[in-house]
Amino acid sequence: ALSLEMLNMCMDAKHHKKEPGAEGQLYRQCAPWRDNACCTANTSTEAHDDNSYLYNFNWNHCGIMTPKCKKHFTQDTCFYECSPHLGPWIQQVDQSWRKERILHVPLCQEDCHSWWDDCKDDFTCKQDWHYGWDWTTGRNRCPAEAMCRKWTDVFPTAQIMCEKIWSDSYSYTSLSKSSGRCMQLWFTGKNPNEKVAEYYLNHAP
Ligand code: FOL
Repeated sequence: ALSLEMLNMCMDAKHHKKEPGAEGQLYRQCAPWRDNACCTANTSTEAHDDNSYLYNFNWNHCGIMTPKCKKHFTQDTCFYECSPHLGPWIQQVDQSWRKERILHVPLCQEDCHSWWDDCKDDFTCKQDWHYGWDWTTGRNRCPAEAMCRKWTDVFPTAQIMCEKIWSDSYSYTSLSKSSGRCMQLWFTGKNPNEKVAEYYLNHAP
């Protein structure tokens, strides 16, 4: 019973539902999760907005983020907020805004590389986007000591970006989507990540 719950659950975090379930309609890039989701329809809409109420997070902290880059952050937000199959990677944390987080979710190589490739022309001032911002205006700004730099200077490789940007939420893998051994940010149809979670639950490190 314990392990079956692990395969279908929501983390105790800022906007997650208590239990996963169908939502009928989820907005655009979050739509693949509509049959079973940890996000509400409202959260799915907000996932697409700049400076949404979710975290008041400013993607445009070093100039306007390009749309091709932004779509990956939207997808990451959908994955983070909506996924009901992250149980094997949920950890307790002592943070003001959430009681649980994800740690070391094995990300499919295609998703990590396409994200980094599409953001190569962008700029940022920080490698870890969870900590150390200046929030005095209510939205994150680069702290005084952090200069805006080329994306590839801050994140020299796709691996560094995928692992560091959300403080090890993801682990880089060289696994492809077809392996069934890595989690997919982008999918259509039935959620392929349930089987992946089941695999890792039964092959715990
Ligand atoms: N996507 C994924 N994959 N994993 C995540 O953990 C994740 N988290 C967010 C969005 N997408 C994610 C949430 N993002 C702050 C900054 C970013 C953020 C949530 C909150 C923030 O308030 N940072 C403060 C420190 C807050 C604290 O930990 O006490 C700061 O110092 O900047």
